[in-house]
Amino acid sequence: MSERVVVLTGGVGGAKLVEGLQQVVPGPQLTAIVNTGDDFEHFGLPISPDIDTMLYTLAGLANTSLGWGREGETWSFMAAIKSLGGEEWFNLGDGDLALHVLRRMAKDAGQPLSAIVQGFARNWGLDLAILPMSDDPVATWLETDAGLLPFQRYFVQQRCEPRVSAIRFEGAEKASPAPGVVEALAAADMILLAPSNPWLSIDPLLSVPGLFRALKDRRVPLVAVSPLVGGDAVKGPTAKLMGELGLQVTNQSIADHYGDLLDGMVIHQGDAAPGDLAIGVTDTLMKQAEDRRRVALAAMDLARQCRR
Ligand code: FO1
Repeated sequence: MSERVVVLTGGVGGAKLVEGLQQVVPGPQLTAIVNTGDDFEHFGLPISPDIDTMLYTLAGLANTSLGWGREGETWSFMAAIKSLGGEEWFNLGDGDLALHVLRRMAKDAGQPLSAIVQGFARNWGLDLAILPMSDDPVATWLETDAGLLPFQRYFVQQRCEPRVSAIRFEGAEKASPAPGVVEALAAADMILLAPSNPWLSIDPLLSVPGLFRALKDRRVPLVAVSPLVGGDAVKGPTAKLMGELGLQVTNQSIADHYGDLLDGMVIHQGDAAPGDLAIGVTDTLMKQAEDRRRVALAAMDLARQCRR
């Protein structure tokens, strides 16, 4: 029986690692626990960006140039919104709307997000478990020199330009892990942190008390894949954010951030290794399927080496 792998993940970078894991781990042995701190309502519709990026990526529907939404998307809805003077800063594609409308109807019918996502995954033929970190609302807010901003206002409307001084997760202390999250972590043979932004995409997961406790109580290795390549982030505001938080843009800063949670870290070849951790080295750029497989195998190999 192959090993049970659980991966904690945000959006794009995490989805690539999960795609790599899917190539080597049978679906029923693979669980992705996904950040929902980016979630918000727009036009009265519930948007779950990291969940949707995971669904699109694994279903082969992702718009890889945009980094979000659907390949071949059309924008008639947004053109009509614009003609009517509606908000334009956050774009909902015509196909993408299907997820948000169905999520709205299911939520209004009392379905928790975890059940809704499971339905979407099954309809798109995905056999791994995709779990939101919580079915309770947890919202990422950023204290910036442009004021206190909810995540999407910072990330999309302000294009990550404001300087960040602090990040908080509204609702986290009252949030419970979604059904299946603690069970998956308890049954795992290894736990991986995807190369997502530690502060914006992984920290929301760690802010859910029951989830963090399950990680602390684990009996198996926990290994992170560094989001840095050559002292910068592959995508998104990680390096800029680290600078604003007064941190060097290094794997050591990433390791320090996770503290004693980690047993090991996979780093990009040529980058400096953090101290006091087991280290895996590979080319962590995941452009093609074989890249994703390589990084997935490197993370799993390192986790096996970390077995006590
Ligand atoms: N990102 C943008 O930069 N502009 C957008 O208009 C936009 C719309 C959007 C709609 C649905 C969705 O699931 C994601 C969307 N994103 C957009 C990306 C989103 O802000 C990011 O995926 C995450 O929140 C950060 O990982």
